[in-house]
Amino acid sequence: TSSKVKVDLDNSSGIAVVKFQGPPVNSMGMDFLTEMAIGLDKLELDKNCRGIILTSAVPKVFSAGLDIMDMYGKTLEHYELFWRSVQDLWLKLYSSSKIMIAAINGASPAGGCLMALSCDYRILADNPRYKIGLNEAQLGIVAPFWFKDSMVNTVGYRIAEESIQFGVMYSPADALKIGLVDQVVPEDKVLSTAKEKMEKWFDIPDHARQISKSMMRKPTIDRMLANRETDIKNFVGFISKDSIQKSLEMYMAMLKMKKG
Ligand code: CO8
Repeated sequence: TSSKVKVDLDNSSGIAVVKFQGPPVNSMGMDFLTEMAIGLDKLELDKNCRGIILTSAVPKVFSAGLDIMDMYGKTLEHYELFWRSVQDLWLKLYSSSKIMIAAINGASPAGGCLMALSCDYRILADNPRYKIGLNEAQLGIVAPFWFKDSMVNTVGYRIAEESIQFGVMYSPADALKIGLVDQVVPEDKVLSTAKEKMEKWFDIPDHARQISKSMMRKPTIDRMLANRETDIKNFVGFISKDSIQKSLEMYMAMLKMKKG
């Protein structure tokens, strides 16, 4: 069994690099979600780790988001388990006490964008093909409220409102302009910039930073926890509808057609 995620903790710097390595597109299927959950739990408990960088080992793609195959033609039990795992990953990322930096070195739609939004700082490679955004509406599906909350918390209400309805995928220049990413740098500088930036965050006493982070994020996390079971029911009901299954089928056919 090949691993979809590689975790490298440098004990001398305190920086852990979490690399997605699930070709072709680092889609977030059950294996990915499980490995991420285990990796993040370990890092959370590790006193030697102060900061985490998320990045991709797959050329041109950060993550294609949730694995569409986990949302298509499966049982209701599968959808429930899958959705709980997606929620779980977001909760771990969004509430991490560590400094989280996204080193986005490729395309980052939907769930890929969500992982980036869950970080404290985002650096995107300067390549117009590397688009980022919550494009769910374009697939005929709806970004759940906690995806929306993560977006609102990053770019503000008005931009999120437009962004989510259209399912906009932003170029690096546009993503920078609306604050969806904090920095755009040449592709070969993404990881080194993330490490330099991390050192700046390390200057702040951890306890003060952690409490400040938690103060900012707690209402969003509490809202998710309070609505978790309803959100699962909604997802399972929605995704198992014939019309939605049909939309996903057409979207996948479109992905395959535009190939090459
Ligand atoms: N899941 C499963 N398979 C995928 C996915 C995915 N998300 N994305 C791509 N693939 C497959 C393609 O179908 C293709 O398969 P094959 O080789 O069999 O034809 C293979 O991966 C390679 O894809 P491409 O040829 O398209 O690769 P490129 O390098 O040209 O492009 C991209 C990479 C830009 C990432 C492109 O693949 C893409 O845009 N993918 C679609 C991404 C997307 O729309 N993801 C949305 C997933 S939904 C989500 O994350 C949140 C859902 C919230 C649910 C709410 C419901 C209530």
